[in-house]
Amino acid sequence: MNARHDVGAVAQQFAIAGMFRSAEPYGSGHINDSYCAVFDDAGRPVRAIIQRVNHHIFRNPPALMENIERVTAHLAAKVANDPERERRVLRLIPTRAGQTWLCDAEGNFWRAYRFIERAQTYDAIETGRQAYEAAKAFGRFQQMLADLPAPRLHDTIPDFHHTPKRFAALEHAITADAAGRVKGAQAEIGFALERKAMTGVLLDAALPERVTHNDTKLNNVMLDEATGEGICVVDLDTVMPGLAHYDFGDMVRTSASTAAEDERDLKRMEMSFPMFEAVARGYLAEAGAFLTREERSLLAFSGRLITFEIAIRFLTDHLNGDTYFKVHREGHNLDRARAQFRLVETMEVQQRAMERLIAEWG
Ligand code: ADP
Ligand code: GN1
Ligand code: MG
Repeated sequence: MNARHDVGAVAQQFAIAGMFRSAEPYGSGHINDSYCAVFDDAGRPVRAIIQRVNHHIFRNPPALMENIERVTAHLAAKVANDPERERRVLRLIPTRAGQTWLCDAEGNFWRAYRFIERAQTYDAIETGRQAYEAAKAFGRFQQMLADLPAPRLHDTIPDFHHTPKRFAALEHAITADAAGRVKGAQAEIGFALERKAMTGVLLDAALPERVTHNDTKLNNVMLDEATGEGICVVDLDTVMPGLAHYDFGDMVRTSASTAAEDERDLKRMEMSFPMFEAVARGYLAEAGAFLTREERSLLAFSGRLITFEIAIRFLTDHLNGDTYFKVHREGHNLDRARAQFRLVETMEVQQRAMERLIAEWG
């Protein structure tokens, strides 16, 4: 049982068969609280994912849940004839009162998903096949949502990938120096400030708005344990209108890098060109069908931009005193920022080659 939340009491309010047995923290997300709950249904274990939505960050959880209901229903209809349909799309478990979420006495928002069995997520990439499959699954996700009927989805976090605004937030954090950490982060601040010019490139390009995932890090896609196929995209809180590049960029950041997001040994962190190729191949196998020429031409750049964007968000949070991302050690956000800046540097020298590769494919 969790010290802060009675997850068992919450879990039992969802329509899950059997007797509640346990709930343990699950996964390595930085924002929400995720748990794996186990029920005993006449001797058969039944698992479910129970999540508390961070309502300080997602300010309108009912609107967020409405997005997720619409998106999962749309995806479910697309895979309705697939024998593996139960594992290809996240499925919300309703509460016993028939709602898709519940609000507890303390004002926390909770939801439950059916557990996708026989699949796994990874925090760092191990093989090119994984990079290909992960990117392909996210590409298919965008493709299947291309015809989501109106109305426009809610912006669950406004300006989530507005890099110039993220940069302005960094500048503000430097000026405020709320946690007295500016002095100890001079090298990182300098690295960031030198790169301000690139922050507006995607927004200035007048690219088409699409339905995008917006948080396509590797551990948000489940790979089938037996076949290695990207079977299900998870973590749908940020699914909203966006640019295809937000997704592609974050795939490159997490699936084409040689070390974990918070790697401290910077010599181990770089963008691997073969992994980039695998990501681009996997993504374009699905998204190639709908991307415009203009969109294609900025894909390689988006890897560098989105990596830079997340890096400055980590740095900003470090300077603010770790108020946004969960941290597990002192200086954790600074470590994350450093690793991501290192990745940006290695992308800079490979930029032309990345662009050439994508251009060669048409
Ligand atoms: P967070 O906001 O905590 O990152 P996620 O939705 O990404 O939340 O879930 C955390 C982890 O839990 C994922 O990386 C994945 O390993 C696992 N997970 C999420 N949803 C499911 C599911 N429906 N079935 C099985 N595992 C899941
Ligand atoms: C957060 O929730 P999680 O851990 O999947 C963050 C992403 C960052 C990511 C960096 C809502 O994702 O934007 O890219 O950390 N999510 C939110 O690991 O801010
Ligand atoms: Mg996640």
